[in-house]
Amino acid sequence: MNKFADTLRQNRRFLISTHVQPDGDGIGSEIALYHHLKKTGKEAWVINPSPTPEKFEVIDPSRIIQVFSSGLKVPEVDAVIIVDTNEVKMLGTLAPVVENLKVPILFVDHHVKELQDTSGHLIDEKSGSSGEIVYRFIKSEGTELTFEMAQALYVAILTDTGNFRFQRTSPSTHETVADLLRTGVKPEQVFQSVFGKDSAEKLRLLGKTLQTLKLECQGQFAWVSISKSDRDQSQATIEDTESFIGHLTVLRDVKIVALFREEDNGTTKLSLRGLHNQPVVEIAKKFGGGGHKFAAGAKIQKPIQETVDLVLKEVSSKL
Ligand SMILES: [Mn+2]
Repeated sequence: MNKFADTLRQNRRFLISTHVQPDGDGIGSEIALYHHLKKTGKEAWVINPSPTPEKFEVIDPSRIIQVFSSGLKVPEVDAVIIVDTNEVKMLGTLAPVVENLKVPILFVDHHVKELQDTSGHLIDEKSGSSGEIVYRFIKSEGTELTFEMAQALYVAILTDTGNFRFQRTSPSTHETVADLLRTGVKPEQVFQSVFGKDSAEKLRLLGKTLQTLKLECQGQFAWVSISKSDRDQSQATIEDTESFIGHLTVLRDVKIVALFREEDNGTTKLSLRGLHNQPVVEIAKKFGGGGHKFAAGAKIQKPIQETVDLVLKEVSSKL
């Protein structure tokens, strides 16, 4: 943690960002870090490659986040802090811009390490969320947590631990959350802000998607698919589909679940979840993706049916 803290201390101007299609953990970690930097007398900007989903607007009541576009002037900074990924390429269109700044890039992350040398970064694969890493750092620096920082971190931890049920949820997770609640964070209010925002279009597409359910490998592998035409007809958004895979994890006896989504350009987005200690990240890596041990994904440059066949073959060899 020291080298990371030193870099922050020795510099003055910071750009903070997270991966495309940002989640609660990425956005929450950014906002907490932003306030920490401001409170320690630094200048900071949060610029993301994608807009903040409406359900995460509760994290950023002061509208600190800017969305990158070719017209946006990126400020001159001394260093860039990227949260919730350890690959610059995950920043999409912002990635080349960040690389061209030619300043140190610091990662704060809990995904499987893609970096060769992690010194100087805050990377902890055992952490249930990036938010917990940010919390530990902020506490170690002695910065006082405000309500706004605490609420941002609460959303980060709540969402990334699957409402405190995923494997990396630890005693430390709950101790952290206890501290956050003491600043006045209201769980019911936050839950409604984040999870009580679904549209009828989303629920209809979910219904249609669940109808595609198939079971293979003696019921140990379950998968669903979403075609582009179903997405278009439903008028649901891409982001609406992100939570669909969670609905498969309640199936009896299932060890691996997958969601195949046909993208606008005819390629396929694969999402995987492993249950009962069944890792899936190696399967995702086989298709050029990555992620966490038990939650991973890949963008595959093939039509959906061909992708299903290839993944089914790979999954069968693991089960
Ligand atoms: Mn995360």
